[in-house]
Amino acid sequence: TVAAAAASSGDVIANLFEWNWPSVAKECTDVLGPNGYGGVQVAPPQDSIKLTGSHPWWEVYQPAGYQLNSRMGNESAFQSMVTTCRAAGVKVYVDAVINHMAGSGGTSYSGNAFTAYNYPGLYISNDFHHKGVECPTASGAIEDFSNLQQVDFCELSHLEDLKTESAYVRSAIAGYLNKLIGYGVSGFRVDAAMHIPHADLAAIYGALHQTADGTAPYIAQEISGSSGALAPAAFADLGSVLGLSQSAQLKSAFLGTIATLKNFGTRSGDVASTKMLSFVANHDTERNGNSLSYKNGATTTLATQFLLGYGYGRPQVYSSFTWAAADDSPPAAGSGMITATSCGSAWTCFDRNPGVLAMVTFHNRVGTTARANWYDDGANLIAFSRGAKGWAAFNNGTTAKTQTFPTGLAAGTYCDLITGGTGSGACTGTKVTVGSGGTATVTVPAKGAVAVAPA
Ligand code: LAG
Repeated sequence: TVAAAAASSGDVIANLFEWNWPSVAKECTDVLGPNGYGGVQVAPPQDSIKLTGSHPWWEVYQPAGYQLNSRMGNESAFQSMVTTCRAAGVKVYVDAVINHMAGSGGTSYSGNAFTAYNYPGLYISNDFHHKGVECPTASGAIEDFSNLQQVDFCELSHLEDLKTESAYVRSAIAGYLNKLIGYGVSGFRVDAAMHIPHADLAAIYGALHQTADGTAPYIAQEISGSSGALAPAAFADLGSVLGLSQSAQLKSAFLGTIATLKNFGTRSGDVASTKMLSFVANHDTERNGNSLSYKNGATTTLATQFLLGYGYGRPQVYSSFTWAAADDSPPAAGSGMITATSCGSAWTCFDRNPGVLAMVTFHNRVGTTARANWYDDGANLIAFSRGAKGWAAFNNGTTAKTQTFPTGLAAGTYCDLITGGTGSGACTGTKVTVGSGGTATVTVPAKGAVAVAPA
């Protein structure tokens, strides 16, 4: 049996995309647990295709079986990572690739050979959808992403599409996920969930065990459509959904004017906060241009701080490797095995950024307290309180701004968390002095934030 996770202070998830298992474990112990993160999302741990020559990051999205040998490490390294993270108070969420298998035959990281639609001991041709049978397109690929039949039964990027209406396929997938739950995994990011019929997702989730936390697994579904049966809202009855359109909104606001974020989380199509896994970027959006990325530097840090402060969705902090070309591998040995994370030029380590850590603390202190006291200057200076529990201001402009804001806080002196929080009896950084009327005159640095939330 898996031990209960150590008490954790919050719900923020670090998305350590393609960090290897020993590096994830070390980050849980050294950074995530001590700084109040509640979870870590890891890259797909199942066996995958191993190409010859280069090893693009997307090999992991071509499953070759459900053995836990991957570019990030073997089964015992995975298990030990989960145990270590849980001991640090950090729950583990796995990226589950269950819509499809690989796009061609080949060999895997486990050393298994497989051919098209044939994975020895796991799946045979009849376990997949095929063109001319369930899929109506001539190519066998999805050609119209607004056509439900194609989205459900044709191939996403020519990846062999599992017949999830079959009882056998459902039980094979559930068996894989239940094995992970048995190792202490707390939930899943469901890759390409939009491409699995709603009823099939419901059946698979219904077969999952309780987690070691004593709850149903947390489910965050990747739904890239926007309307009707393919909208995120159409899957929210089954679990949470990824904030893809919200990350696009953050990009346009932070590259334009952030005063537009007054409606963040309240637009039509925005699901309830409790159903939203929100983020500034993920491994797809940072490459396809739909979101900000580490290449936006301080703007991306500020957007991450905003997301942690605002209170829409369960915030995720994306932290991965740097790249020049979109297909680039993370730092790896010639064998494709990913090497240890070393923060600096090859790995972004946003999860460790001190300004981000300060806002994880803010997020945990204000909890679910409602926003109030919205301020904006119509351009790039905004502020809000979280009831009377905290107040934060964000300046996305290129010069410092001094302004008198309503804070919602009781009169007194508060220490800005971002410039250092509380020292012994005094602030080590910026002081925010709230007068009897609840207002404070504060200078917010260029491309920076000020945030206070007394413990
Ligand atoms: C996802 N969500 O729905 C992942 O977030 C996304 O990263 C995955 O695509 C996709 N779905 C399938 O899981 C990634 C790359 C693709 C890559 C695919 C499989 O963005 O470029 O496709 O993983 O490795 C690659 C080639 C394609 C080829 C395919 C099959 O780029 O040209 O058709 O492999 O051979």
